[in-house]
Order: sequence, then structure tokens, then C-alpha cells
Amino acid sequence: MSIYVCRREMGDDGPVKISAALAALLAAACGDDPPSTIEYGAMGSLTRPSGQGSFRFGAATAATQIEDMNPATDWYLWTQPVSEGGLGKGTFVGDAVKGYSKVDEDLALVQSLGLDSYRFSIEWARIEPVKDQIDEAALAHYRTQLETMKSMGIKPLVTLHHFSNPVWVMDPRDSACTSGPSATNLCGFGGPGGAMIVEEMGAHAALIAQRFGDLVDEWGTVNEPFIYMLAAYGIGNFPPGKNTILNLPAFLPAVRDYVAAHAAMYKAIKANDTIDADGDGNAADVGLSMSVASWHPSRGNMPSTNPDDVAAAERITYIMHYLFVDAALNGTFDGDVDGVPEEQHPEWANTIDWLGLQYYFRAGVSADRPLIPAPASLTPCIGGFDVGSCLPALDPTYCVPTMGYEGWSDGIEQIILDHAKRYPNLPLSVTEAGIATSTGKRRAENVVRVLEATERARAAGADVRGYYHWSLTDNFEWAEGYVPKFGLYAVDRSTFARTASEGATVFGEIAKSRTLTTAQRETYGGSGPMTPDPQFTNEFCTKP
Ligand SMILES: [Ca+2]
Ligand SMILES: [Ca+2]
Ligand SMILES: [Ca+2]
Repeated sequence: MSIYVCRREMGDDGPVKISAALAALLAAACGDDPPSTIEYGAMGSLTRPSGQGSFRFGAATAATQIEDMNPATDWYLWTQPVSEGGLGKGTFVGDAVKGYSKVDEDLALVQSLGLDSYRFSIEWARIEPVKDQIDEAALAHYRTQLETMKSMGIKPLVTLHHFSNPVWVMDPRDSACTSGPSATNLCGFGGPGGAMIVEEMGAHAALIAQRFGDLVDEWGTVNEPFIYMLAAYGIGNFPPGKNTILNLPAFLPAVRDYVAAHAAMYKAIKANDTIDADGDGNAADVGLSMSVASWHPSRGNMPSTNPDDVAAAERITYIMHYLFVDAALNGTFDGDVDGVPEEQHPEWANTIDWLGLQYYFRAGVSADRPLIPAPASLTPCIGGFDVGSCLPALDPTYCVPTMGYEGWSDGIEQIILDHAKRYPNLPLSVTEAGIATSTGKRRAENVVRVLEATERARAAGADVRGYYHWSLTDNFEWAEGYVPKFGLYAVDRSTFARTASEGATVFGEIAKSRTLTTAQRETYGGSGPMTPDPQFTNEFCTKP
């Protein structure tokens, strides 16, 4: 570690007030040397042994969050005003940030940043708006996008299922599935139509792999599967709006179906993408991306060493980080969430070639008066909802007010190391990290600090092959609507103009030079306070 955070602590930039918790961290970290320059190798394979030591820079998006002209998704119907025939939930997604009609403009931004790769998703609802009816115009659009990327030298990392569905997969107007599964409503995961949805997702993956395998070698099946299941089936703030988290026996069948869908997509891609687009010897490298978080035991809004709370932090980490990955690697399922799988599903085994980690926050979790009953038996501090499990931020400047959590960049280091230890043969990439803010310097700080933390994990031996910033542009943040601003480029939703933030400038300099310089690290990096968000922040990082 280095002295620059110490200089900041001492007040080179004026007196900086820091918390006792952060001061303790800094006291352990301060040394005498300026931070060294970090040099990055070239982009390499996501999965092959030859890719070890390689590194790629990228940006990530998802179709529903950016694309206009997208009325066939469940999200469109879910958020469309009631007066227009929708369900009126949350903020209307509408034309998002016109990422479909402005795709060339956005690819030019990726190119101008000098990024190696762009992670984006293909909208299933656009390809198959009515069950078994394929929209060739939509396929042609994505093909043109992939050809443009090839001409620009930008490697695609394509996600097939990122939080959205055609309405016919699970019509949120009839989430109770009153008349059983039909071609217009397969009734969602975990129900009587679950197996049919798994089959449909496999068929969709096969189609996309056949059509685009000559241009794509890197595929992601599902995105943040546990978060998706929790929001869509556990809490119900995503379509189809089911609320079963208080009854795990009702919730877990949806998770089980989603593992099966992942495995079906993996196998369909492997069978149907037989063309090695980049000539490295692999036609299809298929993985998935997991949401990860830095969970800490808490009680009464304070750090806790109570063994019950320590165990609760271990349980939520297991459920959120490992349960799904273990299932897809080992072909097993831990349906009672006790850490020991009791179901055998050999057809799921070995269906992960690479694993993406997506990191945003640090949070407390308590076993005290658990809101989520056994077998989970815990209360997390999540989404700014505080019933005593939320912890004071390591520093209040880490608070991300529009998301109601603590954006502690350093936390990704230990999470990477934990994954490298549990899955020693699985190549890792950071497929999302970012921060909701309109303050460009905060975004630049997030970029540099996540890269620094990732580099510490790599230096300790973790096989991490890239970093994708979330997101390229401001976009539709699901149930949070358009309030959180995650873009390297800000978007004015009246003109849809894109404007580079300081985060884009700094990330572009790093990517183009393949170097994170001492000067950049001194200006943006380290473990001290961040540039404060001008919006209200509070000690517990709950929502204002
Ligand atoms: Ca291919
Ligand atoms: Ca290849
Ligand atoms: Ca079990």
C-alpha cells in the first residue's frame, strides 16, 4: 500500500473528515511509496490457458435497459401506464435511451474509449415476440451490429437472458396462471410451465448460436440469476411480480428451473456455434455472470461478532454467490439451502467455461429477528431498507444515495479471492462494476479503485481476465427507473444526447494505454474518502 491515501487523510486536499472505521483501515495500509504504475497485457481468451495473464477492458449494457422500440418485453407491459394498457408499475421504460436506433452511435463511443470488448444482450422478446414466430428484421439488426463491431475490432460478449422475457413466457397480467400454461402464457419459472420455458430458452439459444456463431465466440447464458429470481419471484418488484421469499419451498422451484434453463442454453450454444470466429481454437466459450456483494455480520446497526450473525453472513454469501454456480458446475442442487446438495442433476454438470463477477456494494446482514425465515434465517440490509442490519459506511462518501447502498470498491478484492479459492479451475472476469452518480470524478474513482482492487487479487494469484464497466450510458435501472445514473456517458432523455463523463475520459486513457498510471492512482485511487455525491448521504447509506 502507499502513502497517497495517507496524504489525503492528513489533509493535502484540505481537511478530510473520515470515520473511525476508515481511519483504522488506513492506519494499517499506509506506507512510504507512491502507488506503482500498473501495466496490462493484451486481451486474451476468456477461457483457454493461454488467456491467463491477459486482460481486457470493456463496457456492459443490457437490451431492455437501453433499447427503444421494444414493446414485446414483459418490462414494457409491466411499466406501461395503465391508461395505455399496461400495468403501470414503477417508471415506464418507454424508449429507454434509444439504444436500438442509436446502436451505431453507441458503438462509436465504445470504439472511442479504446475498449477491447462490449458486453451487451440480445432481446429475446424482439427475436420471438410471439411464441414460435421469429422476427427476421430483429435478427438482421443484431447481425449488422455484430458486423460493425467486427469492423471496429470490438469483441462481442453476448448475454442471452438479462432480466427480461417475451410476455408469453410469463404474462404479468396473469401471474397466478389461472387457466394453466398456454402459448400466450407459459406461466413463469417454478410452475407447471417451467419445463416448457427451459425448452424454449434452449431453442432460442440454439437459434442465436446458429445465426451469429460466425461472429460471436463469447457467450453468457443468464445474468445475475439469484438477483433476478429474488426480484421477479421472491420480492416481486420485477415482472411477473411474484412474492414468495417468505416461503422458500415456493421460491426455490423457480431457482431450480432457472439453473436448468442455464444448462439448456449452455448445451444449445455449444451444439450450434461450431465456428471459431477469432481463430483462437474455441468456437464458443460459454459462461454466466453472478451478482456478488461484500456481506458483513451486523446487529443493532453495528458490526457483530455474534456467531449467529457471522453464520448469517456466510449463509447469504453462499446463497447469493455459490448455490447457483455449484449447481451448474457439479450437477447438484441444494434445495433446502443447508450448504449440502441433496439433489442430483448430472445434465447440468460442467456448464460453466468462465464466470463473471458483478460487484456494487458492501452491506450488513443479521440473524437477529430474521425477516427471511428458515432455512435462510437472516435480515439483509438491501435497497436501503434498514431494520437494524445496516452498518455505518466505512466512509460516508462511499454512500450511493440513489441506490441506498455503500459502494465500497475495495470489497471486490476479497470476493475475487474467495471465488478463486472455491473454483480454482474457473477463469474469472469482472463483467460489471460501476457506481450510480452524475459526478464524473466519482465514476473515475470507482473505475480506478475497482481496477486497483482487482489487480491486488490478480497479484495474489486470481485468474481474472478483464473488467467491464457498468454501464456505457445512463439507462433504465429496472425498478429504480431512470433516477440512478450509471453511464460513462450521461444521457439527456429529452434529446438522447450522450455526454462523456470524467469517468469515460479516465477509463479511455487507461484502456488505450493499457496502463493505470501513478498519477491516475494518486488522483482517483486508493482507499481514502471519495469525492462526495452532492445528493444527501447518511452514515448508513440508506435511501434519503
Ligand atoms: Ca463462434
Ligand atoms: Ca474463438
Ligand atoms: Ca441441502
